[in-house]
Amino acid sequence: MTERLALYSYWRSSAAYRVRIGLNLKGLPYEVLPVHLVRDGGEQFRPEYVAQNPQKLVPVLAHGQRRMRQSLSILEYLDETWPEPPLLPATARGRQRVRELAQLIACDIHPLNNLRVLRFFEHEWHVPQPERDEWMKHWMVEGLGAFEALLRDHPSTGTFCDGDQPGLADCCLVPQLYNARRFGVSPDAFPVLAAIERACLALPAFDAARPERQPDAP
Ligand SMILES: N[C@@H](CCC(=O)N[C@@H](CS)C(=O)NCC(=O)O)C(=O)O
Repeated sequence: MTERLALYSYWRSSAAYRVRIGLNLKGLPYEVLPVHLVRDGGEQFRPEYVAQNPQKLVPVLAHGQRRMRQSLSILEYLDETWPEPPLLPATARGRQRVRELAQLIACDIHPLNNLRVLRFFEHEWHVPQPERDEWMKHWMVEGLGAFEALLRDHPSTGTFCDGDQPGLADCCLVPQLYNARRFGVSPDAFPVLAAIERACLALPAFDAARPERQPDAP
C-alpha cells in the first residue's frame, strides 16, 4: 500500500467504529481525523467537512485523493482491496446472510437512532428527554431481538456472527451493542449477541477500535 489511509471519525460514532474495526482487522495503518459531532454545534457542519461529505455525517475514509462515505460500502471496499482476512464469506449464500445482518443494523436500527434524529426531536418538536430515550430503546430492542432470533440456532452462527472468523456483521454488531448500553439497553437480554460481543472484544482489532481508546475520547 502506498496511498495513505485516514478516517474522519468521532470516538462515539458507531458508524465510524465499524470502519475502525474493519481497518484493524485488515491490519491497515490509518490516521484518525477527529470530527467532534457535538462541540460548537457540531464540526460536521463546518464547510471544510461538508466538502468531504455533503451528508454531514462521519465516517469518511480518505484513501489517497479519494474520499469514501457510507460505512458498509467502505468496509466492502477494504475487503475488495485487501482481501485477507476476508470480511465476507466465500459463497453467495454466505455473503447474502452476512449482508442481511449488517444491513439490519446499519439500515434499520441505526438511522432511527442517529444524533440528527434526536436533535430534530429535541429542537424542532421539543420532545421531552424520557420520550426520546424511549424512542431509542424501542428501536434497539426490536432490532437486536430480531438479530438475536436470526443468529440463534442458525448453522452458520459460530463464535462470531458467521462461523469462527469475525466479519462484516460483527463490525456492525459490536458498535450497535455499545450504543445500546449507552441508552440503557443491556446486551444481556440477547445472550447469543452478548457471547459474540465478548469474543469480538477479546480480539486486539476490536479492542483498539473501542470508543474509549480513540484519540478524541475525553
Ligand atoms: N449510513 C451512514 C451513517 C453515518 C452516520 O449516521 N453517522 C453519524 C454518527 S454514527 C453522524 O455522523 N451523525 C451526525 C449527526 O447526526 O449530526 C454510514 O453507515 O456511514
